[in-house]
Amino acid sequence: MKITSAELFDQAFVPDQIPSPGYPQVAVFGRSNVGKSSLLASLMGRKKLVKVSSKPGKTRAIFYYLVNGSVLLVDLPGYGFSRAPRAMTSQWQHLVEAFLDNHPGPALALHLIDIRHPPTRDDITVHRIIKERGIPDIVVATKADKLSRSGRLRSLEVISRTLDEPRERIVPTSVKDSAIPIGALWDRIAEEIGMTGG
Ligand SMILES: Nc1nc2c(ncn2[C@@H]2O[C@H](COP(=O)(O)OP(=O)(O)OP(=O)(O)O)[C@@H](O)[C@H]2O)c(=O)[nH]1
Ligand SMILES: [Mg+2]
Repeated sequence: MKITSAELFDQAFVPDQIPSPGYPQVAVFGRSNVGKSSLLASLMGRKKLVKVSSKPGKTRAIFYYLVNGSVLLVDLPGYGFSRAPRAMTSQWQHLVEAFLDNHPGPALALHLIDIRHPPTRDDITVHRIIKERGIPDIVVATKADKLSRSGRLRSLEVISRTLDEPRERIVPTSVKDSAIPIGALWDRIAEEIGMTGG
């Protein structure tokens, strides 16, 4: 995918601010600190455009980025930051449920899982929410540069088994290692939402 333009399109801090944009939305789910904002910056090739808070888990807003004037990448607030065992805070739930209830809903969900750790209970809950809503999804294993090649394969197996997703459908990514090209993820996104233009 050649990126010709990328801009901050909108943001929502409370449910009332959630827009109903006339573009297909690709929503990015994942635990706080899993690498959502970094991945979006990398996908867009725009490091400075993406809001990255210095305090992880403090940003409770939804950010919308319009890419090539045709598709919205949606940076959702991270879950699971609190130390509480069930870390799905009601605030997260409130905003994200309003986002999911809004019409039209996301055309695609990218669900980010840290490749170094088995999916958490919150990851499993969110995976189930995405499936129950019937949203097409791509499971993305982030920070693949942190593991060796064999470690990566082992982790992908664990993620596959825990989330009941075919191993070959899980996309490993890294924003630090160019040997793991981000283009493969763009290809999958384009395929899922029927995007053309290469
Ligand atoms: N090594 C490595 N570090 C990464 C990668 N992606 C993100 N990080 C680091 O992980 C940390 C969190 O990244 P963010 O992109 O802010 O994570 P986030 O999911 O947006 O976090 P919240 O906004 O708090 O929910 C940062 O220190 C990043 O530099 C990666 O692919 N490899
Ligand atoms: Mg972020």
